[in-house]
Amino acid sequence: MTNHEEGKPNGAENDKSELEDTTAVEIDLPDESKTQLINGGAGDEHPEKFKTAIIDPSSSDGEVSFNGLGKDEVLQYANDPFWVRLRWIMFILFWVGWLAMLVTAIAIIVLAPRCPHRPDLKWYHTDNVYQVYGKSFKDSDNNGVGDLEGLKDKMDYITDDLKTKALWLSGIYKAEMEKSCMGVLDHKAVDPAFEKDTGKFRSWVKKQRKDGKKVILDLIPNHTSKKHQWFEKSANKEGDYKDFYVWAEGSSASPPNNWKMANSDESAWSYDNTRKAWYLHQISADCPDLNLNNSMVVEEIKDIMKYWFDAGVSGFNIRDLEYLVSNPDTSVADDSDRNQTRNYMGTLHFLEELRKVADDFSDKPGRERVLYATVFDANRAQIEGYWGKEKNERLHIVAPYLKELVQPTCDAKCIKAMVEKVISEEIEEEQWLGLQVGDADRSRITSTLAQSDPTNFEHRLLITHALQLLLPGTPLVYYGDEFGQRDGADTSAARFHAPMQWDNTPNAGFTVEGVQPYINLSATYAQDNMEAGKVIFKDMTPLVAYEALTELRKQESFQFGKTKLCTVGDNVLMFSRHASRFPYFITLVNLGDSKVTVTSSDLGCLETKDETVVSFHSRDEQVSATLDMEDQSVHLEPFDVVVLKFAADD
Ligand SMILES: [Ca+2]
Repeated sequence: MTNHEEGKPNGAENDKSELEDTTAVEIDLPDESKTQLINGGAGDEHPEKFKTAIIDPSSSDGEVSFNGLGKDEVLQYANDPFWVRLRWIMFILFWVGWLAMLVTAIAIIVLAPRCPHRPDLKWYHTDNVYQVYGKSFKDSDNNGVGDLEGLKDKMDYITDDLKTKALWLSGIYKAEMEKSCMGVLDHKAVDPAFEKDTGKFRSWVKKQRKDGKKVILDLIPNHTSKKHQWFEKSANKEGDYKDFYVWAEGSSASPPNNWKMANSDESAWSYDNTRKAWYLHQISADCPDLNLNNSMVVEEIKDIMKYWFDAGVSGFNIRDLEYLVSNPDTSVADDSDRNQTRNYMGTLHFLEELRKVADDFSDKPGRERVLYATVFDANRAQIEGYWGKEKNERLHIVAPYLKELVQPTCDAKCIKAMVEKVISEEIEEEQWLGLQVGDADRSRITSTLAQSDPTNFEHRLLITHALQLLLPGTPLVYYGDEFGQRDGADTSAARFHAPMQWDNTPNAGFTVEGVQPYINLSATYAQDNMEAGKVIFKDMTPLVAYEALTELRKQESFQFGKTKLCTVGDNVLMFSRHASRFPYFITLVNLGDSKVTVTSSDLGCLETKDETVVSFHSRDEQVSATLDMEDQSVHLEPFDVVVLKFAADD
């Protein structure tokens, strides 16, 4: 303003029109105003020049803007020591500032607390899978056979008591009653004794899936019942069905080759009088093997999967995995090493086809469909083949059957060797184990243990739970094993899936008094039942331990931690589960019937710290107590299981 008004008397009057917007004024500004700055205030005494400024009257504050320096003037000042110094100072300040920011950024990245690594685990990695034999769980209409309504009534036990959302439902297809080979008559229909209306069952499955629960079914691609309509058509050489089964033409006098059944030395061939040819049956003569080298049969199996995936089924347990595809060339006479029929390479390609179907239905996170199977007789390379990798993915979970866990003669070193046989760093990184001990096809865990060690079988059952729930992999648990149900009183294989024993009332709460259960209960059901398993007198029961260990298994280190094992003497097995930067655990198991003291030097074979907290104790002692291992030891009574917790590393 002042400049504007001051400049007015000297204004160029002939430029009035231009002055409407801007006014050119001569300002009494000595050039040395700059020189003063340069010389630190020691400017020239005599102002000689005036500078021209353009003043914008529309600007509210009327601020004056200056014209820039000419080239000569710039050069003049460029070498002035003041500006040279200032330039250097600014230059150095810029780079010092830039470097400081870089160092700070690196320091933040290096020093800031990082989130520990968590692998991308799916529901079938984190949950236990609970296997129920559908017709043996609960009878709702008092006809002695378990049914869908009964299962619905008892779902709370699975989800709330056992904290399990994954239900593996077996023995529910329309099949020939109680054939050991699960002789399916229709893979897309449920057994009317379980539920008359297949549509109603499908709706129930869909509802479970909506509620976040998972229903898994068996897939039995190896064979069907001999009474399946496919076999009848195939025996009559009807159209496409002609090659649905594995046939070998030839004289009825002797089978085409020496191929034997899976679990016996009997011939795997029987002569069919309709077709006048031999059919292959690796599991039972009642159940002819499907020809899985025939792409039309493979399409039928895939269609069955799609039918159940559409209904909301979350996965399949694939039965008889090792026997699925056999050599299509039945003229190969000798199978004494079982290489033509067991773990035959064609099975791998078949599994890839099934995997693609499962992947196509795995649309959203948390809703993936799983394929798994138990293997009984395969070497390490064959087991790895069943997982497959990269572009040849096959099963999500492979469960090598852990028979050692029900052998009381298997000491600490024996169990260590068993575990080290099935796990490896590669398996822990890329593959996933299933941990299965009991199932529908063999004597129950408790029956086997009670037979070989009548005094300590309950303690041994608890040890089996600890190993099944705390070693790496998904526990596949057979109904009733959690509290120690034993085989039913029948002599047939049906005794392995006798009715669930809920309590000590007549018929064990499975069905009402006076009704004959379709399979006889175990003679010991008054002691071995779910209700009894909840009661603690002195020691922790296997059922209470099962529930506590299931809770413990939710810890990151048990979910995806690395596993290391060592032993003390013959009887103490110790293993650590350690996920980097999470609290980690050491489980101590005394497999012998004498007391053992474990010191910090015994624990030295695993990674330990002086201070530890007791997370689990099979006699429920000292739980949550802090131990200083420097001057304390862990005392193990016979068959004790103790889990110690250690703080996470920084
Ligand atoms: Ca019923």
